[in-house]
Order: sequence, then structure tokens, then C-alpha cells
Amino acid sequence: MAIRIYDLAAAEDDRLFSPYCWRTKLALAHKGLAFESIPWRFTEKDALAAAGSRTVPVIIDGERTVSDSWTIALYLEDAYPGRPKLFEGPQARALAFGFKQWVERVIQLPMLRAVILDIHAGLHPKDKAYFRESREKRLGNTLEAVAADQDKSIAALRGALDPVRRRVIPLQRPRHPVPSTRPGFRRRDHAASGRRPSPRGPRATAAARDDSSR
Ligand SMILES: N[C@@H](CCC(=O)N[C@@H](CS)C(=O)NCC(=O)O)C(=O)O
Repeated sequence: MAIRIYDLAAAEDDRLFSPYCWRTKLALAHKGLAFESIPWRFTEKDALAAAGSRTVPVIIDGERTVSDSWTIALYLEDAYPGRPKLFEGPQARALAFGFKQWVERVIQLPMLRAVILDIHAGLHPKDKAYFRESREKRLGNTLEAVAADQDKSIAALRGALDPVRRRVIPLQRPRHPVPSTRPGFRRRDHAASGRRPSPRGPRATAAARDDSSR
């Protein structure tokens, strides 16, 4: 039976926008595990009570219920040791944890500030008041006032991303291209091609190669 994941949805069931839930879905895809999203709204806290959580993602894997995207990653690694690994050992896991902390502490706030009114506009009507109240409390201002500073938020986000753009991405590009989330696509396939995997498969990759050599 597929693993089920409580997955934050906007007004539409298929607009699933939580970065934390995407982490979990990418981890599941990397491991080649089938999963099914259960669209969840901010105000549906009761649905998560069994997991003792007030946030998503929460996964249900048979008898097991696990919450928190990092705890879920560790759980999947332990529960499915025969599948492709999320972390190539303790050092890689520590590095991933550090990167996650940096994203949460440095990147997320300016990102949230830059898109706060877009998120609010897209929410399910039953979530709008809760989102406004909780985020205005967190940000110390009205959503409109935060949105009025969008240019500043985008500049802050660009500044925060700068070290990654300048250092990490160029260093990684030739030797460790972004791994595909498609099951069965091996890291060495990317290493061999030296290119990012095409989301549309080998033919599209070949076409792109032909185009780029013109
Ligand atoms: N540490 C948690 C954080 C998850 C989290 O904050 N999720 C948000 C959605 S992006 C949430 O469920 N928020 C509920 C709320 O604000 O009431 C994790 O990594 O899973």
C-alpha cells in the first residue's frame, strides 16, 4: 500500500505548496516509494492529532505515523535500507542537516515575506483568517505592509542566496549534477553526462544537446 502524506493544499486540492512537504515527496521519489497525497488545510489540525503534530508533512506508512520532514527522512532511511540512500553516510547526513538549518533560518523568512500576499490569495477560504492572524503575529505587521516591502524582501533573498550561487553551485555543477528524483536514475548517469537530467527523458536531452551545439 502506498505511503500516505498529509500535504498542505491551497484552494485547489492539487495546488500543494508546502516546501516541507516537497522535501518529503522528493525523498520518497528518490527512494522509489509510491505515495499518495492527502490534501490538508492549515485549519484541519484534528486530522494530525493522532501523529501528535500541528504541522505537515505527516506520513502514514502502514502502522507507522511519522511527522516532521527531517524525522521522516531519517525514518525512511532506516525503514527502507535497500532503496537508494538519501545520505551517503553520517557526514553527508550532518551536512544535509546543516544545509536544512541554514535554509530555515536564513532563506525562508525573506522568501515568505516576498510572496506572503500571493500565498494568502491562493488559500482555501477556510484558511484565510488563520493564515492572516498567525503570520501577522509572526511577522509583526499586516500582510499588506509586509507585501509593500516586496522589493526589499527580494533583494534580501538574493543576498542570502548569494553564497550558494557563487560557491556551491559552480563547485557542484561539473562533478555532482543535481540528482534526478526519478526512481532508477543513478547518480553516475548524471556524472557521465555532466549535465542536469532532462525532465523529459533521453530524447529531449539529445535534442537539447543538438540545440546547444549550434
Ligand atoms: N519542522 C517541521 C515544520 C513543518 C511546517 O512548518 N509546516 C507548515 C507548512 S509549510 C505547517 O504545517 N504549518 C502549520 C501552521 O502554520 O499552522 C518540518 O520540517 O516538517
